[in-house]
Amino acid sequence: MIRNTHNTQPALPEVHLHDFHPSPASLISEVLEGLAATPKVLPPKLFYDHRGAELFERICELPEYYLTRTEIGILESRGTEIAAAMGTGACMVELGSGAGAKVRLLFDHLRPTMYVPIDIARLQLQSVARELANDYPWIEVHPVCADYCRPLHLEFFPPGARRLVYFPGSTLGNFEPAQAAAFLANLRDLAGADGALLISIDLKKETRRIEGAYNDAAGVTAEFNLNMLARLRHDLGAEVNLDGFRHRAFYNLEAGRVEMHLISRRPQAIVVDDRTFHLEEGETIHTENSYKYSIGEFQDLAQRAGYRPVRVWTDPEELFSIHLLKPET
Ligand code: AVJ
Repeated sequence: MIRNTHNTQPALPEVHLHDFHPSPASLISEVLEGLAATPKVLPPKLFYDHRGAELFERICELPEYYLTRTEIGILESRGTEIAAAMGTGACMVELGSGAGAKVRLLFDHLRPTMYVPIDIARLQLQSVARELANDYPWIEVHPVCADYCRPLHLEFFPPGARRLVYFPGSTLGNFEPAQAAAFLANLRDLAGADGALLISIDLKKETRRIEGAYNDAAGVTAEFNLNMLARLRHDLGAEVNLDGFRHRAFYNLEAGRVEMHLISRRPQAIVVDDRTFHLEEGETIHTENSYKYSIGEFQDLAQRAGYRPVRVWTDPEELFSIHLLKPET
């Protein structure tokens, strides 16, 4: 008899995934709209197919990308304090849960009864949810695959349960400031009058440091940016030449944001859904904005969105910040 001595890992628990991933048709219509605009633009959510989610995990490990490392450092040193200020035993919703490393640093202190990770990268979400359900059997895990910019149907919260919303990574920076305020106001409704929002914001700092984080020496960010075009080809049937584009990222000091672009190396065309879009040499497709705030600027924005800033935690260099906001009553 041959015994399978390798298969000693216990199977991970099955976790039901609530799937609201946008359909290819709706992604195509957003792409058509963006490529018809002047200048051309594509939405950053298109970064996160399976390959894009993997590349983003590699970005988080880069020496130049200070954001993730600094955020995790704050959670490690201030986790107890953060959890005490948030209140324990609630239902926790996380927007853009990604690889799920950050919540692990909060769970033991925060003791949530339910955890609802929301992410657009379905495969990563599914496996992360199963690992978390395995490692934290006392938490009810409800993964939701969705574009969280659209209305969410989260019908599994126990009535009357307190809700904590966690928006890590400084991903709010992808929104224009006016949209950011409107989005924060929606999150206030999701959290409810007795809930809270824990949100991470990358801080303004010297241009060189910011630009380095989006122009890494290993070229991973360039690959991440170009992967959006690969994704158009594989998932949306577009005709596009990857080697016809190069990565460009810079800090726009006046606007207070990093801009990422794909620059056309030569005159060429992209075909999507039988529509042809011409690009001149040097023409750009704007793929991402990443706004940076000062602590005061962000607190003003939060107040305009109907919150009371309760606490803010930063690292010793003040590179990055984590804010606890509660609905203004
Ligand atoms: C996930 C939106 C916070 O803007 O820093 C990383 C994405 N883009 N490198 C960021 C990103 C290029 C990231 N966010």
